[in-house]
This record gives sequence, structure tokens and C-alpha cells, in this order.
Amino acid sequence: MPDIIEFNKISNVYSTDAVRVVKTIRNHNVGLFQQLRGVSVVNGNITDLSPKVKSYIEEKIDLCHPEKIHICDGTDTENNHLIQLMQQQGTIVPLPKYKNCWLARTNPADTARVESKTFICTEDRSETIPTPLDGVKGTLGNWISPIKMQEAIKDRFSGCMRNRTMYVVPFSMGPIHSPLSKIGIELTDSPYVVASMRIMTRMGQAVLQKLQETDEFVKCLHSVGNPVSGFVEMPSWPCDPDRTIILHKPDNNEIVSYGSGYGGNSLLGKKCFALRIGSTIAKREGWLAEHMLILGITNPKGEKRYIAAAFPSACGKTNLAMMTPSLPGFKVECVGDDIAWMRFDKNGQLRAINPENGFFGVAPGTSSKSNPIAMQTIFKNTLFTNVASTSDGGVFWEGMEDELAPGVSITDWRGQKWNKDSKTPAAHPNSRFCTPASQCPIIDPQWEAPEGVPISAILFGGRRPKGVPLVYEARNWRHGVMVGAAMRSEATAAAEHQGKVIMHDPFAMRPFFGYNFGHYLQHWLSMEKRSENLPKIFHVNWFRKNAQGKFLWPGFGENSRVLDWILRRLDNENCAQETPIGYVPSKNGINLEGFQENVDLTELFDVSKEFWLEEVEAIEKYFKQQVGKDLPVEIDEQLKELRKRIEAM
Ligand code: GTP
Ligand code: SPV
Ligand code: MN
Repeated sequence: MPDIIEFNKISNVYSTDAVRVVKTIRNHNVGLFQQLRGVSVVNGNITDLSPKVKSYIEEKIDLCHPEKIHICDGTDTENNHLIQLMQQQGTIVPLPKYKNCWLARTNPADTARVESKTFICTEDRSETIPTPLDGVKGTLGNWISPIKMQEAIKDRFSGCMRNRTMYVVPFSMGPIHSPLSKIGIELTDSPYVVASMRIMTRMGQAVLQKLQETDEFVKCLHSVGNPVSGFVEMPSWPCDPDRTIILHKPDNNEIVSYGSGYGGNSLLGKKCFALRIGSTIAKREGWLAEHMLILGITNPKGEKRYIAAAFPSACGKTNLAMMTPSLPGFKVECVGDDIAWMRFDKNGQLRAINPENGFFGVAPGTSSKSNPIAMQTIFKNTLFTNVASTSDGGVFWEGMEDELAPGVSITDWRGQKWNKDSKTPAAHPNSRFCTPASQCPIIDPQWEAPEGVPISAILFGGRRPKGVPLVYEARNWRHGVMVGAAMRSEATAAAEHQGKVIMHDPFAMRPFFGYNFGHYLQHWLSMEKRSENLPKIFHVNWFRKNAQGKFLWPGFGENSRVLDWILRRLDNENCAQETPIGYVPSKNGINLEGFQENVDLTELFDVSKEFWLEEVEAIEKYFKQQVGKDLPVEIDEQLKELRKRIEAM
């Protein structure tokens, strides 16, 4: 079948886009209508595709049998077309209270990442996950063999796009012209994914142009798995939850995702590329791909520093990245809220870029009180998913009670009438806003700097209701790497875990490691050789509770007091005291100027021998059962020393 057939077949083109296609074709002086593998190309121009991109698309056309191909250009016209289409299909409804905002309601069976169905494919299992102790189930990722991966793809993808459009989404993780950025091509049958990728990444024509120079890209294939024949439960949100699978093959820089349209499962630039495949590229190339926010903070003297922080999903990254400091004279600016790509420059300075272009943030809990900056960001050009809606054309979620216009009624995330006495939440606990980062009023002036921003401190943290102080400083890099490895946190709604169990979540990366966690630790330890100016490492916990189950610390803007202490520690100020677990603020070490809250600081900073012995035991057991022989000796030594210090208390 020839690539290009006669122009009079234009009737296949979307009517709204016909004029533009005609223009495009004239511009490129083709004058003919295009096909790939016999399938009409209804948008974009195949002459813009590099040979490698073209053959990747052709291969997947042969597998998925789409009806049409749409090469995304990232323009407003294209986006308007997708918005119209999604409204017709019932996937989104407008939110007329705001400018260009939309609400998607997913199938209730498709509301979060599915960690149990996410796999890394390598020849050897041990490349992907450490070998757990006999009889123990591994929890540091799922491995699949190349043969099984092929089978899984064949079973699910053969003909899966029949009667549907395959969108070709060219995207860049990181500013297009940064040497730290990487390119991907996502093939998807979901207009929701295209519209979201346009917000979350740099997407469109400019990326195709860049690909003419480099020809290197991560291959991403996605289908919602609309069953070709048979029953579709919710036509406005096709998905195939029973057969959902998310596959990564680091050797080929390849991602294949089937059955889910939601967030980290389907916006493949995010967790799949920027973290799982990203971490394997980073290992090869000598840098770090991490689940971290990046913020800039300026103290009253005008000194500015950048901090990166790893907290597990739904544990406060977006909130910290956009914080409004309660401490007078401080200013926080946001570089990124979820992912950091970091490498040492030639002077040994660690530099970070945010590979993303938008925020896919947790909605519930976001309010003018907790995160006013997010509230100023999200009410234009935003795609909301699974939040509740109001009769005046707006959104609602738990935490927005004080911001409701009087007299409005509420429809919950499933489309049912809702009121304060309803027994279920109005918004799904993992409901999200997807909004352009550039709209954030405190976006850092350097957020797109091609060389990245210099990182002075790295924070680890999680939801620890008991025993873990508000902040402590690691003794050195090795100890800090052990602290990251030993991270634990209460489960949240961001994935399919039930209840509030305390889970191990090393480096906040447990769901996102692209390779064996033991090797990952080795990689972190090896950074000691790359620089004499390593960032200092800290651990924070905003979530300690008292005996009545109330948070001991007010959090949010008050966390600036902790950042201030961290900055002073970077300046080697004498405001800390040693404990067995690391350095904590000395008495009066935390600046409480203007502090209105009544907080039991003794309880907040308490380091108890009993608790920490149990903690060390839990970590020892975890490393022994889950990491085994892959645990670097340095980490084992650090843990032994920690135990000794605690026993000597
Ligand atoms: P992901 O996008 O899933 O990676 O989550 P995240 O780490 O960005 O978490 P986010 O900032 O969205 O916060 C999740 C939840 O934690 C929200 O409900 C917040 O209101 C709550 N939260 C954030 N910071 C604090 C804090 O300092 N104290 C308390 N108590 N809650 C907080
Ligand atoms: C997370 O779960 O850490 C998220 C949301 O940032 S998702 O994109 O769905 O992974
Ligand atoms: Mn996240």
C-alpha cells in the first residue's frame, strides 16, 4: 500500500480539521492525502516523522489495527477538537464557572495506579528485583520475562484499536532544548491521555522536529483496551480493569500499557518513563531519576537555595513545593512537584530539572488555607478527574467546605447527588487536577533552565504517626542513603493498597524502581565518588500524631520553620544536637517567631529507645527478607552502627 494516496479521500478527515489539514498539506507541498500501512492519517504530516519514528508507528498499526492515525501537533485547534470529541463521548463535562476547565469521571474500577499489575521485563529476574528470602513474597517490584511480555502484548493488543483513532503523541520530558531532557512517542487510543499529556509534557510539532536531529526516543504504547467485541460497561470511560497490565522493557527503552486510562497508568511520560525507564537510563548514564519535588527557598537575607524532597505518593510533595511560608521574610518558589532528574555538573554540583510541564495533583485537602498557591493555579486550563461538581458549574472536594458558594448543590465523583450527611466522600480520595506548571504564581524563574538548578539539600519523609521526629539530619551521605533506604509510610489512596498500614517505601520509589533496588542503592552510594560537595540529607515527618490521634504539627506553611532550620544547618550553624538517629534541632533551634499554635515540642522531637529499637528491627528484617545479598555492605554497616547507637541510649 502506498504511503500517499489521492487527496480526494479527504472525506475521512475530521470536518473541523479539514481546513487545517488542507493548509498543512499545501505548506508541505504534498497536495496528496496520506496513509500509513493503509490507514488514513487525519492530522499531521508523515514527512515530519523520522524513519525510526515512522517504523515504530507502522509496527504498532499492524498490531492494533486502528481506523485512523492522528499525529499530534500540540496546537489549540487540535486540543479544541479533542475537547469537543470527549464531550460528545461523555468523557468530560465543562465547568463553566472557570475558564477552559473540564471534569472527567472515570469508571469506578479505574481510579488509581495499579502496582500489582506493573512489571519490568528483563532477561534475568535478578536485574529487576532483589531475590527475596525463601518463602517470602517480593515487594520491590514485579518481574516479567521477555516471552511472557510478548504473550501479554499479543493477547491484549491484537486489533485493540479497531474502529478507533491511534494518536501519535510526540513529547519531551524536560525543556525541549535542555541537554538533560529525553524524548518519547506515546501511541494511544485515548483522547483524555492526549489532552493530559499536552498539559503534563512539552508535546507536539517541536518535538518531531527535535527527533529529526537525535532519533532517540522512548517507545510508549497505550490502549484503554476498549473490548473489540462484547460489553463496554461505561462507554464514556472505556477500560479493561481485569486485564490491565503496565509493562516496561529497559533494554529497548519501551513501555506498553493496557486497560487503564488513569494517571500514572496511562500518562506514560510520568511514572513509567520519567521514573521506571528513567532510572535505568540514569543508572547507565550516571545520574539520578527520582520521585522528588524541587523548590527554591530564599531567606530574609536574600540568600537562595534549592531543595529536592522525596515523599511517597499523596504524602505532601505538591504542598511543600508550593508552600506559602509562615515565617516572615521567607519566599518559596516551585520548580517541580513530583519528579526530579539530577546529575552532577563538571564542578561537582548536583543539578536538577523537573522533567514535567504540569502538575497532576491530589485534589482533596487542597484549599485556600492549606495550599493557596495551588488554588490560584488550577482554575483555568485544567482537566479535573473524579472530583465532585457544584450546581454553579464549579468543582468541590473534601477540604473545600469553606469555599462553597451559598445555596449550591453538589454532585459526587460518580455523578450522584451528594450532601454533608452522605456516607461516602464527594470527591474520590485520589481525585486529581491536571494543570499547566506555568500557571503557578510562584513558578521559579529558573524552572526551565536547561542546565537545571543547583541542589543543596535532599529531604526524605513520609507519613509516620508514631516515633519519628519532625526533622533530623543524616550524619553523612552514606548514613543519608541508609535513611532513604529505610523509609516507611502509611498507605494512601494513590494506589490500590487497603487501609492505613505502615509500608516500607524506600526513597519513595518502591512502586517506581526500574531495576534491582540493591543496585539502585549502590548507584546512590557511588555518588560519593562524583563530588566533594554532596548535598546534605534530612528526614522530615509532618504527620506525627498524639495519643488522641491528632497531628502534633500544623504542617503546610508552618513547615517553613523546618526548612529554615535546614538552611541554617547548610550554613553549619550550631542549632542542632546529636541523637542516635542523627541531628535534631537543639532547644530553641527551631525559629518559632510569630508561631500561633500550641504544639508539644517535646513529644514532636522525642526519640525513644523503645520505638527506635523496634524500627531498626523492622528495617533489618525488611533488608534481610527483601534485599538479601543485593544489599550493599555500606548500608548493612550503617544499620549496624545505628543499632549500636540506639542500644547505647
Ligand atoms: P502525589 O501526587 O501522589 O505524588 O502526592 P504528593 O506527595 O504531591 O502529596 P500532596 O502534596 O498532594 O498531599 C497529599 C495529601 O497530604 C493532601 O491531602 C494534603 O492536604 C496532605 N498534606 C500535605 N502536606 C501536609 C502537611 O504538612 N500536614 C498535613 N497534616 N497534611 C499534609
Ligand atoms: C503518584 O501516585 O505518585 C502520583 C499520581 O503522582 S500518578 O500519576 O497516578 O502516579
Ligand atoms: Mn507522585
